[in-house]
Amino acid sequence: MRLDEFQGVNAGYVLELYERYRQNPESIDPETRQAFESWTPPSHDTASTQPISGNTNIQKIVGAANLAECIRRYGHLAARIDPLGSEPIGDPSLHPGAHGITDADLKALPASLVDGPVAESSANAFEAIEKLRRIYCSTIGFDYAHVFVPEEREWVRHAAESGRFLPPMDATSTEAVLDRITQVEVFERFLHRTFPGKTRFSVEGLDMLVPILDEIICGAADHGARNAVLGMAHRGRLNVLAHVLDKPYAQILAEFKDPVAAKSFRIDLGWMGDVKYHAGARTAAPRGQMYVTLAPNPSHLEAVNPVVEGMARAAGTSVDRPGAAHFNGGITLPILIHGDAAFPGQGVVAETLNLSRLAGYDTGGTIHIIANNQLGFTATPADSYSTSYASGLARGFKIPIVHVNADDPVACLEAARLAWEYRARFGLDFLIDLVGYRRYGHNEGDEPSFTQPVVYKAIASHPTVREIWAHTLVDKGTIRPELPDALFKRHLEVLETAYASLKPEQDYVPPLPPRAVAGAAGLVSTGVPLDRLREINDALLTRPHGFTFHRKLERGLEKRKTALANPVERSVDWATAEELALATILADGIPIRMTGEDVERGTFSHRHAVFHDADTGKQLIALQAFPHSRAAFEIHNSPLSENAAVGFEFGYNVQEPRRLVIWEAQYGDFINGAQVMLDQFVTSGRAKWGLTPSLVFLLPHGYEGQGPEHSSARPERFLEAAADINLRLVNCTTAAQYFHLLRRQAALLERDPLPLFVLTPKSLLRHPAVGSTPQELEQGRFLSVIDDDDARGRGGAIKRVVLCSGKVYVDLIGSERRAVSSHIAICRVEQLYPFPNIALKEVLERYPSVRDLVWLQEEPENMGAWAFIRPQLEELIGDRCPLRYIGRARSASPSEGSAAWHQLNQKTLIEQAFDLDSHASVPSLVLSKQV
Ligand SMILES: Cc1ncc(C[n+]2csc(CCOP(=O)(O)OP(=O)(O)O)c2C)c(N)n1
Repeated sequence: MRLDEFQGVNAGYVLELYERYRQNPESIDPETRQAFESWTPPSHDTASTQPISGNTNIQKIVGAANLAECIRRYGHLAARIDPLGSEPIGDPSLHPGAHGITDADLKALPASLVDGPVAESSANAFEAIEKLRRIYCSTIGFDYAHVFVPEEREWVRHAAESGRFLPPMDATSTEAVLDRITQVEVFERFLHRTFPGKTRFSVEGLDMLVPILDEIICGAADHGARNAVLGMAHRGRLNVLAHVLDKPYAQILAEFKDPVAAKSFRIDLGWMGDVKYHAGARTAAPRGQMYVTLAPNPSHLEAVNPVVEGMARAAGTSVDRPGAAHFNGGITLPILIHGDAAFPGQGVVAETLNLSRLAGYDTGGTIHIIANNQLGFTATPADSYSTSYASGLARGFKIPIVHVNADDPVACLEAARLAWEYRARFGLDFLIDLVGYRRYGHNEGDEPSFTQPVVYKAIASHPTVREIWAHTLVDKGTIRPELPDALFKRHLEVLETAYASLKPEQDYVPPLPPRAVAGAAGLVSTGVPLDRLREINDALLTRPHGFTFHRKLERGLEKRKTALANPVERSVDWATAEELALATILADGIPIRMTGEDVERGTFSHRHAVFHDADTGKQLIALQAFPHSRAAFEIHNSPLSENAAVGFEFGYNVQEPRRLVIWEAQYGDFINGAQVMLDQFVTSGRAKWGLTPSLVFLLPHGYEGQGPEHSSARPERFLEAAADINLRLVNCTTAAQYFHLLRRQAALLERDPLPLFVLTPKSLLRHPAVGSTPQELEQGRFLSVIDDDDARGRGGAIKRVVLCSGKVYVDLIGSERRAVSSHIAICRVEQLYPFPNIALKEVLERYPSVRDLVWLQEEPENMGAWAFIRPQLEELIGDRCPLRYIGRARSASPSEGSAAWHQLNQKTLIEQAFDLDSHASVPSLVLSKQV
C-alpha cells in the first residue's frame, strides 16, 4: 500500500506521524522514519495527482496504532462484566485482522506505537496490545471515549492503563474486604431466615456495593469532605443503612417486628411514618470529620436524585457573609445509586444530570453507581432501554463510565478509587455501572422464575461474591482456609445477639417531626421602620460608578427612588415590596437562595434582581451589594426543568433549613411538572419522615384570558394535599401583604417551618389596586383575611358577603356595580390554608343581617378552592344563611381558550356577584347556585 492511499482517520494518523517526523525525526521509530525519508506529503492541490512512493510497513504501523485505539475505545464491548457469564458482544475492530495486521506483525513492531504506560514495560507492540486487552477487556469496561475534554479523557486513560488505582492486595486489605462482604451477606441471610417472606429488597448479587461505598466515602473523608449525601432506591437500602450509615441492628430488627408502639402514633405531630426501606438516616458520629446522610426516599424511582444534589449543594455552600454565596465542592459529596431499569427510564435522571455543570447547581461532581442487577422487576434490558448499556444516558453528559463485574472485588474497588479520584481532580460526575444479578425475585416474596426461568437456574447455583473471594484468597494462600467460616459465624452472632436482646417497642425510634411553636405565625412581627426601609431602598438603588442601566429601565428606577417618600401614598408596587422584603430579611441575617426559570429578570420583566450593564453586559446584583446585608443572597435562572429544579430546592432547603429558599414558576401551572416532588417530598415529607421543609413557591395565577394553562396554578392540588398543617397556601392581593408574608416566612424558619405556596399576580404586578403605602410596610402584618373596609361601617345593612381570593377581588372592586352595591361586602381570604376560620368568623359576625354568603372564584367549580372551602364555610355559617357558589361551572379544562370568551365569563361572574337574584343573561360557563 502506498502512503497516499491511506484514508480518513488513518490518513490523519500518517500525517500526524509525518509531522512528528518533520519536527524531530528521532521521535518516531526507525522503520517509520525510513518510510518518510522518501515521501512527500500531499498538498491540498496536488494530493490526488502526485505519485508518492511508500513502504508497506506503514500500513502495519497504522494498523497497530488503530488496533490500540480501538481497544481503548471499544474494549469495554468485549469486557467480561456479567457475573453470570453472558458472552460480551465484542467488536470486530478489536482484532488485528480488522486492521490488516497479524500477531506476528505486532511482534515485529515497537511497543511505542501503542503508547501509554503499557508500552513502557513491553518488549514489542504485541505485548503492549495484550496488556491493553487485559485492562480494557477484563472484568472492567472503561467507557470514556465520549469525554470530549482531552485533559479529562487522557486522565481516565492513564488512570486505567497505569493501574494506579488498583486496591492494595496485601493480606490485611484483602481480608478486610472478605470481612466486609461477609457482613453484608450474613445480614441478608439472617433477615431472610428470621423474617421469611418479608420484603427487604436484598442486595445479594450486588454485595460489592457496600465496599465500593466504603472506599468512596473514606476517600472523600481523607480529602477533607464534611458531608457525603447518598440517594438510593429500595435495592440494598437496608444493608447500606446498617453498614454505611451505621443504623443500629436493633432498630432495623425492631422495624421488621413493626411494633404497635405508642410513640409511633403521633398524629398530633402530623406523623404517619413510612416503610422501612424508604427511611433516611445520618451517621450519629462523623467518619473523620465527615457525616454521611442517606436522604429519605419515596417509592418513585430516581425522584430523590435532585433532592440529594440540592442537599449536597447546601452542605457545601457558605452563606454567612453578605454578597454572593460561596460553594466549595471539596467539602461535600453526593452519591447516587440508581437502578438499571430506572436510570434510563425516568426523565428526572436526565433533568438532574443536566444540572451538574450549571453554576447555580454544581455540586462538585456526583458519583453515580448503577446497581445493575440486569432486571427491572420482571423486565429485561431489552424491555428497558434503547441504549447499549443502562448507563447510556450519561455519555451525553461527558461522564466517564466504568462497567464492572460485581463478582470481582479487585475490579470493583479499582472502579471506586478511580471514581473518587476523578471527582476530586475535576469536580465532575463519574459513573460506576456495577453489573451483578438479583439473587431473589424483585422482592423476597416474588417468584422470579415465572419470567426468568433460565437466568434463575443459573443464579441458584452461582456462588456468592463472598464465596468466590474466599476461594481466591485461600487458593492464593493469603488466608487460612477456616477464616471465611469463622468470619461468617462472628457476624451471625452479632445479629443473633441483637435479635435476642431486642425490645421492639423501645428499639423502634421513629424520626418524629418537631412540634411547632403554637400560634407562631400570628405572633411574629414583620413591620420595618420606615426610616430603615428608606435607607435600604436608597442603598439598593445606588449606582456603582460607571454602570450603565438599560434606557428602558431608567424610568422604573427613578420611580423606585420616591416609592417610600409619602407614607400614605399607594406607591409601593409588587416588585418593590418583594425586593424590600428580601433586603430586610438579609439585613436580619437570614441567607436567601432564589431560583426559577428566568427568575433573575422575572418572567414579566418586573424583578430585575440582576442588572446587565447596557454597554458591557457586566452584572449588578443589588441584593448582594447593599451595606445593611448580613447574609448571602444567591439567585439563579434555572434550566428549563420543574421536576428536578423543585427537587433540588427541596433538598437544599431540608439540608439547611435556616436559609430562605424560594422557587418561582414561570406560570403557576408549570409546577405540574414537579407534581412528583410536591406529592412525594414537599407536602408529605413531614408525615412520612419528620422533615420540616419551608420552601417558598411563587406561582403566577389568575384568569386573564391567557388560556387553560397560563390561568391557573391549580390551587386545588395544594388544598387536596393539605392536612395536619403541612403547608401554607396564600393568594395575596397587595404588595404589603406579600412583603409581610415573605418576612413572616423567614421569621418562622426555625419556629414553625412549613412549605409556602404563594399564588402571585401577573397583570396585577403593576396595577394600582395592588400597590401599598409605605406605612403598611411599617405598621402592618400579614392578614389571612381582609375585611371590606368600605362595608364595615354599615355592617347591619349588608345583605350579601362575597368571599373571594386573589386577583378576582380586583375585578370585583373595579366593577361599576361596586359603587351602587352598598348592601354587598367583599372580603378577601388571603390565606387558604391553614384555613383562617377564626378570622373569618370575626368578619362574618360584623354582618348580622346577611342573607347569603357567597364563595366567588374564577376557577371552574371542580377546581380552585371551592371543594376545600365549602365544608369549612358551611360549618362557619351553620343555618344563619344559605351558602352560594359563583364561579365557572365544572369543566375538564381550567379555562376558556379565547380571550373574548374569557372576558364574557369574567364579566358575568362579576355581574352575578352584585346581583342578588338573577342569573347569567348571556350564554357563558359561569354558574351561580345555592348549595
Ligand atoms: C416511578 C416509578 N415507577 C414504577 C415503580 C415500580 N417499580 C418499583 S421497583 C421497579 C423495578 C426497578 O428496576 P431497577 O431500576 O432495575 O431496580 P431494581 O429493583 O432491579 O434494583 C419498578 C418498576 C416505581 N417504584 N417508581
